[in-house]
Amino acid sequence: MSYAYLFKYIIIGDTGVGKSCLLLQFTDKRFQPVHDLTIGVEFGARMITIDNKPIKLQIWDTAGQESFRSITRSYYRGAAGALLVYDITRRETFNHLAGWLEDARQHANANMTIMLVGNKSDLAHRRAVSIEEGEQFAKEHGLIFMEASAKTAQNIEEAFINTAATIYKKIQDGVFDVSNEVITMIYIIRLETKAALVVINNIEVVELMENSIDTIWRLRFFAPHM
Ligand SMILES: Nc1nc2c(ncn2[C@@H]2O[C@H](COP(=O)(O)OP(=O)(O)OP(=O)(O)O)[C@@H](O)[C@H]2O)c(=O)[nH]1
Ligand SMILES: [Mg+2]
Repeated sequence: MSYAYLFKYIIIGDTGVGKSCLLLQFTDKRFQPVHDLTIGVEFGARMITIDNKPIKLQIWDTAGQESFRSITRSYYRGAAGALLVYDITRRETFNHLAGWLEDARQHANANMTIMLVGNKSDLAHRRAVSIEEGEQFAKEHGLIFMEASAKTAQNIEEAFINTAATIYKKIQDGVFDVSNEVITMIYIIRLETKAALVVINNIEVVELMENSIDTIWRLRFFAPHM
């Protein structure tokens, strides 16, 4: 399907906050009750419409576990948007937000739009972080903010689409140029016994990369002109 723009997103935040569930709810309208720990990165895509224009979201779901931190850092490159996720029932996931922002500041485009998501709003009775604290943190750091639930789907569409609307507006205002972000990457993906070579750039993605990825080795970046 053709599209006017392709926006790359990255989903970041501590392990267990619900990053993979947010993606699954947005792409498949399903909820996964079991914590299926993400190893390295997973990938999803969906079309949306902003201002009557078809936009493809290419979404990279990273592993929150500390041991994967150096791998996930390489996925900030070329991202127009990020969902920075914490769990409203686990205070420490909120306390770690500054560390995630520091990573983003170092590895992402300075104009990347960041949506702060306080996930698991269905568990408000076990809340450890107030809505006001989330709002305040977002305001201090120039982020958009929303509480959401990957379980009930509350605010899931909004979280992904409002981020895209903000990116779209930045493009219209000339502060962000996605055409500068054409980066070609080559990955070798091991799918159980098979090995596949996949070439990815910000224009088209080989959608072989569904959730069945075992291991990804990033080989190298090519310069944008290639
Ligand atoms: N009640 C509730 N549980 C949720 C919600 N979102 C995720 N969970 C649960 O939280 C656990 C972790 O969710 P994941 O999406 O796997 O977490 P993650 O952030 O991807 O974790 P890593 O891949 O390790 O970084 C799972 O048991 C989910 O079912 C939510 O909105 N509400
Ligand atoms: Mg995950």
